[in-house]
Amino acid sequence: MGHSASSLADVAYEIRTYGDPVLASQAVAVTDVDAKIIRIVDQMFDTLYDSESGIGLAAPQVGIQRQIFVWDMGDEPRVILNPTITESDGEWTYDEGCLSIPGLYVEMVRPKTVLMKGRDLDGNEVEIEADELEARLFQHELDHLNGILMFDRMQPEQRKEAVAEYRRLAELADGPTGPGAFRRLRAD
Ligand code: QAP
Ligand code: CO
Repeated sequence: MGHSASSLADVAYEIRTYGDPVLASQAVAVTDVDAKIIRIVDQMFDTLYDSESGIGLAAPQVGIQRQIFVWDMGDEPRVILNPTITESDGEWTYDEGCLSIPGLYVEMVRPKTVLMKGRDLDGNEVEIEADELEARLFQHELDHLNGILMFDRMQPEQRKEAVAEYRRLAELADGPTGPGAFRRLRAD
């Protein structure tokens, strides 16, 4: 059997959820924007648009340890490589969610405005100043590239409650012997 047309089409990745060790790993910088990177980015967009209401997705969330994230706040698809936040200011509270912790939203305080630097797919340096929701997205996705999840930004008490709440949600979604059972055993 030869290659079918569908084997060349982009296919959405599976989104890794809390407990998967890749979510706690440090992503590696992209040094060369080759065909493989372009394909990863395309498939990350497919995954983002297939998700229910996702607006941002980082490579580790689809099992790829590279410093890449994509986002779309309704105007256009955007991607950044090797991002860093060089300035931040103020405080802003938002009920934060994550595609890797489905169903859980937790009020988190973070800086309100940020300056993010990185590279685009042409290798050019980009600099984006953002505030409120977009600034929150940048901070959240950059955390993913450093192996940091929302739980890691919580105080021990809040973290305990949030993890317990997520386990309840995962159990409701999967049942005690569903696919979440594996995650529950591995999490923590
Ligand atoms: C990160 O988050 C973010 O629980 C992107 O059931 C966080 O796209 C950006 C989602 C805070 C801005 C502010 C979460 C979808 C999507 C869920 C997302 C869910 C379905 C989260
Ligand atoms: Co997330």
